[in-house]
Amino acid sequence: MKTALTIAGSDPTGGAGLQADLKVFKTFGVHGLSVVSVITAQNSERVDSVFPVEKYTFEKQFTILLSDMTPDAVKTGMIYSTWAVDSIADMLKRFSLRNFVIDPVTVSSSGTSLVDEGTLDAIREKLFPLAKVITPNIYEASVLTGIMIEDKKGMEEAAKILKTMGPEIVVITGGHLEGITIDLYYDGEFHSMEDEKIRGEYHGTGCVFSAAVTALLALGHIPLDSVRRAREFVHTAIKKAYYPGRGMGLLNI
Ligand code: PXL
Repeated sequence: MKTALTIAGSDPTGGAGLQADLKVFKTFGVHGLSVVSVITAQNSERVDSVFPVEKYTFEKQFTILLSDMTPDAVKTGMIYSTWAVDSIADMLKRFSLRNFVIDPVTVSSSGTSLVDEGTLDAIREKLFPLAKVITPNIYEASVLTGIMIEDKKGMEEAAKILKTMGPEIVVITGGHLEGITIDLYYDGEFHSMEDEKIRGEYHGTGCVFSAAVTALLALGHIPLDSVRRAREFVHTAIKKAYYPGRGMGLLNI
């Protein structure tokens, strides 16, 4: 059985964060490992509060787990604190972890900031050089590069800049062009992946996508295949979304 590790925040709704990641791993037949970075209090309408775990608690989860198991792939989701970025960079190097996927989470779908000041800069400087794949959405790619992305050309420009920051592969998700959703894959060459746009507001799409990429890498798929399959997986899950609360839809994974 292959294993994948998620380093992420807890989302009580189960729609995003580490709960969603673990469900995705299970769906792909990969055993899920998890290190909790943050506990959030939220429902399908809003994120109420964010409680980062203490440094000692955070790091102890890694050292004990990784002294015993070596995951076949690793992903980060919500990290929140700048010091946690340093800890993750240390652990990745210390335990020679590979197939590292970064979902550079910035805000929730409901608009709450999910990072402390400076954390995104730290992720860019210390984690991007260690990454196999980064999966920013358009908004995150804009913040990370300082480019206002308005069309496919803007996505391409941002992808090139993001690649110079160190990751092997950049995937910018969620471009919009007249009813079409574009995800742009860049590894030195562009692969544009397009689909009809599905209406509605959904919680956790970024988490589910990056978790699927991570699971597929753990299974030994090449990155381009992993991304294509992960997109299909998310697309199907959105089409079958359900509404257990009063707010956003949750993906059916
Ligand atoms: O979708 C980004 C995200 C990641 N991780 C946690 C979250 C959210 C969005 O709300 O709550 C824990």
